Amino acid sequence: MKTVYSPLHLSHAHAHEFEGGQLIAAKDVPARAELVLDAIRGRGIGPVLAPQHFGNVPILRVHTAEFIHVLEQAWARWVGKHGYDNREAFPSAWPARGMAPKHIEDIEAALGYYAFDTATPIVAGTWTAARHAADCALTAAEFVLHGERAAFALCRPPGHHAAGDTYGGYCFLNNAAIAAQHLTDRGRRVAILDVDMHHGNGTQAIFYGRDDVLTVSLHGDPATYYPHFSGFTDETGEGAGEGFNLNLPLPANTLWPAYAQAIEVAAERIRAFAPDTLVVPLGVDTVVDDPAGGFRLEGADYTRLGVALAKLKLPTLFTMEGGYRLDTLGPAVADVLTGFEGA
Ligand code: SP5
Ligand code: ZN
Repeated sequence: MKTVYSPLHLSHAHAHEFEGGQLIAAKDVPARAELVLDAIRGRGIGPVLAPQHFGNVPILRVHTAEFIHVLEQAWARWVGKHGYDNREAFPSAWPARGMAPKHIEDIEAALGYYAFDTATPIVAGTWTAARHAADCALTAAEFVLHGERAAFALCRPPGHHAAGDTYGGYCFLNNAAIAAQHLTDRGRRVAILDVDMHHGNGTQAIFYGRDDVLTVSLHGDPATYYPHFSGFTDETGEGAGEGFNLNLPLPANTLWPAYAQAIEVAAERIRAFAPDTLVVPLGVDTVVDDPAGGFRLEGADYTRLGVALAKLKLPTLFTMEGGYRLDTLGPAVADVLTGFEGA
């Protein structure tokens, strides 16, 4: 299986996120992608290739021009306003119910308008990294379009929390959705099966009104887990998209048997949709003791997950999403991919 990776993810390097009323150590650290890369190479999963550059057109199929422009300019505007360049750009006020986001030219207003959490700071290299992550997903999509059984986009920053004009959850551009849209634009019928610990709220939002892309997500119940405001079972799609979004929330401490049952429910819905291509936003923050997680998958469960995904017998594009336990991250991702290939 080909992996697509860019070292430019390293330019998205920030020390902190804001959680529980304080700045804490960032969880989406550059080492994450390097550890996954080491495991891919160490396990001989296949060649590691640089992304091709696709420009703005395929990104604009998913995100608004204003949103992209703000992400691109955010760091310069932040430094211009605050007069320093060694800190991280966080929002500090949000347009909550009853307020009017009429003027978002000021960077403080723009960050509050487009961000939905305080865990996703922007630094000097954020846009470059996000842009190359999207290019990784698009390049992997091209491999699938050209007949590969599967491809792995080793994206960092991740993408599945980002919607058309919102960012958060360490995500800026929705790499999986951009790739899914690119595949759709080239005639593929795409189902998305999100196996990150957290609800893929951005991906759901992007395709929510559409019946041409099926979105399915397994995740911690948003009644108690991030992102808190999205991922419930009654979110089934709207308008033409009614019935084309399936959420499968699972409780704290979920183990493999219950997870496998939910995968089976997802697979049944996907088979009924009869796609010809599968996109899997792959997070391994489902592992026991993940610092952002809450499930208890471990060890051979990731091989089992790869086998279960292979049983759908579809050309498959994996995008890297979450996974923050640095001692298990690389092996868990490699296990999913080898499980898939060996099945
Ligand atoms: C791509 C991705 O996985 N983004 C995840 C962002 C989650 N951020 C909030 C995590 C909240 C964790 N709360 C502490 C749990 C203590 N076990
Ligand atoms: Zn996650």
